[in-house]
Amino acid sequence: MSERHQNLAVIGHVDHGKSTLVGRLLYETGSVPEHVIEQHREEAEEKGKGGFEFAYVMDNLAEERERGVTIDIAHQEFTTDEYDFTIVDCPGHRDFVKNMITGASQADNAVLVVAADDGVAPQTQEHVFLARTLGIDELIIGVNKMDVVDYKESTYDDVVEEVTQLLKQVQFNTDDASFIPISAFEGDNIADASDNTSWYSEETLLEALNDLPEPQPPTDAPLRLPIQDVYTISGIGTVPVGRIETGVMNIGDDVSFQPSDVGGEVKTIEMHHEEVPKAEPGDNVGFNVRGIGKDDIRRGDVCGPADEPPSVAETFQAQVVVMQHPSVITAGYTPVFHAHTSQVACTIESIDKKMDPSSGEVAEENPDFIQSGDAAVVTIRPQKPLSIEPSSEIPELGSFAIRDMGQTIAAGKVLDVNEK
Ligand SMILES: Nc1nc2c(ncn2[C@@H]2O[C@H](COP(=O)(O)OP(=O)(O)OP(=O)(O)O)[C@@H](O)[C@H]2O)c(=O)[nH]1
Ligand SMILES: [Mg+2]
Repeated sequence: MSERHQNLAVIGHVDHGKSTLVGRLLYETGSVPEHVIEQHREEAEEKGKGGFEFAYVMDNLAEERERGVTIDIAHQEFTTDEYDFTIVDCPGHRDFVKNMITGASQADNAVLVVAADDGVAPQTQEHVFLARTLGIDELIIGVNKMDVVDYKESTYDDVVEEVTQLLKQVQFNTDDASFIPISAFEGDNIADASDNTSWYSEETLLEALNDLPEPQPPTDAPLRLPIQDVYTISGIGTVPVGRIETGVMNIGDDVSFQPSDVGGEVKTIEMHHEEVPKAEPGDNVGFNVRGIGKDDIRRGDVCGPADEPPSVAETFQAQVVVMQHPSVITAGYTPVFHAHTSQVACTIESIDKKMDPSSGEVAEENPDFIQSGDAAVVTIRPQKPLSIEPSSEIPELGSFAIRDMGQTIAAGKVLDVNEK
């Protein structure tokens, strides 16, 4: 085990090869043995899904295997000399962007997969925008399926140019992006430099992953653990699971779940199927709290110390950037907000200021509406209790995405919370 940890999201348009790439990385790093890939190959062929053997490492649900698409996010671990990686494979299909948001909000850095034969596609754009707004620092761009385009350098250059334009559009620092021509399926430039791309002499994907900057130490904020699921496990009882965003959880701590507003003493903490006395930021844990039953808490609750409980917003003020909206956004608009693992309908109560996105200065006070491309400060009223924090205090719990009509409309950061 390495001492250092990276949470990595794999994002990109449907079918561009994200799951295949994760399966390939696990195979190349020895986390998945060859005979398992062989079993998957047989199953995939039986289902008429030949070629999905690496994707099946990640796509475990029966429906995912039948349809050949990822539906929910899946986590896997692998280790290199530099890092212990927890890799989150996100779905690319437009119907499952809400699951991608959860995945991206758990990651430090991301690999964007873009198929060389397709280039920038709608969810390439949507995922890059969300990654940027949800606080992903660095992007590695795998230009995948190079085998399909005969490893042509000119095709690679075209895709690099197209993605670079997109990164600039969403104001991603392109110095923090590195591009690699790969074939997840054939294994080119994943662990070893490929003979098929003699025109490319830079890093392989694994080298680029090892060279990622170490994630910034988390803020000294109190414990915040958004609940992703709640299980009942025989012999233990109710086990909420999630990733610790900030702070530390110890056995014996008194904790509170908000907005469900229940709490108790932490009895057990489990990580990678082992009991541990404490867990830290970045750790994916399952735990048990005295007196808490399955119906007392739910996905979207945040667990924190009883004496510094997670904030529950009556209203909050936020800075938002509108990505796409068919018409205009006015006060009274009530789309679904996705923050950490929570999804709650919220009303935009007032549009307080329109900002100039390039200078960050106020362009207009109390505008009547905002539209695609605008940045604004707005006041928001959740229609159901929502736990959220000011981005300046706990950035990990201070960002959100706004979705409506099956697409991401906007994303933003919380400036101020008026607590209930
Ligand atoms: N030729 C070739 N095919 C690939 C490559 N990578 C993936 N594929 C194929 O592309 C198809 C989709 O691969 P997936 O890995 O499921 O794609 P995905 O991005 O995870 O798709 P979603 O999770 O549904 O968004 C499968 O048939 C793969 O075999 C590649 O490098 N070369
Ligand atoms: Mg997939």
